[in-house]
Amino acid sequence: MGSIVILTGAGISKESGLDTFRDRDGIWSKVRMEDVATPEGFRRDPARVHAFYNARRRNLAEGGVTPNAAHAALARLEKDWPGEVLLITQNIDDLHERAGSENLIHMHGELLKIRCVKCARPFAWTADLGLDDKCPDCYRIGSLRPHVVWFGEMPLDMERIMEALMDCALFVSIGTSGHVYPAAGFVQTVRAQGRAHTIELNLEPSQGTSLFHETRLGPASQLVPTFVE
Ligand code: BJW
Repeated sequence: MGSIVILTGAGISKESGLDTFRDRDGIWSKVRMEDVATPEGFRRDPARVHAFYNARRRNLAEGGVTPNAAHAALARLEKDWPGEVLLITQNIDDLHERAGSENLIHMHGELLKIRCVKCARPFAWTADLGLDDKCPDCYRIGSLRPHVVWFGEMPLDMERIMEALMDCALFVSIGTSGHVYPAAGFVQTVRAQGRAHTIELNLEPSQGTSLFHETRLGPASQLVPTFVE
């Protein structure tokens, strides 16, 4: 049985109450990505970056945010499909794991983890993060940063991702605008291997729509369960 690779973006969590980035009311309409999602922005003003991620961490943990029908359907697919289902998410929320997905890569990191810039190992972290916090491993003060991938940084687990894309029989992209690379180029990698079918499920056409064999438009909470059944 061929393997399935699924790429998800902010659109899948929209109906759980989390903002997307590039929609009209999205995160980048409220803050400048250069300020909060680049290493330079963090060096310039770490307190501002901590405040941005602390607010999102608090909202995720305490804002009544729960997985929606799309997250649940993907977890069901992983359990029921006889072959491998690899879920690659660009999202830093934990809604896929809360829905029950296990074979999951967070290519842009995880909001509920932090890491030390010196010793690099990620830790679970649910409280607010500040400039005076100490690394639990090396005890340096002020060396902790969110465990997220900013512009100009290498996304995580790329080797495993590329192998899975080269090998899959079906590639499904859900709720992503196709603006951010390397994720936006995954469909081209899959098309180049020549054997897999490619499907996009999104609210509206994305940057990469013409590259997919098939596109279905609508909200993820409706499209994804229908697709999985
Ligand atoms: C719904 C819905 C509903 C709404 N149902 N759908 C020039 C050319 C090519 C590349 C570059 C370039 N200049 C610079 C680059 C590289 C750069 C990049 O891509 N820049 C572009 C902006 C041009 N990329 C990087 O720097 C990356 N690293 C890198 O490239 O390393 C080098 C490398 C070399 C070789 C191999 C591999 C790597 C790192 C990118 C890091 C991105 N980080 C962020 C923020 C951190 C996490 C966080 O704070 O949350 O990640 S940016 C932000 O965008 C976030 C997201 O994961 C990412 C993608 O956004 P997403 O998920 O697509 O959200 P939206 O809002 O854009 O779209 C939502 C979609 O959902 C829309 O289409 C809606 O219609 C839809 N939707 N409601 C279904 N209910």
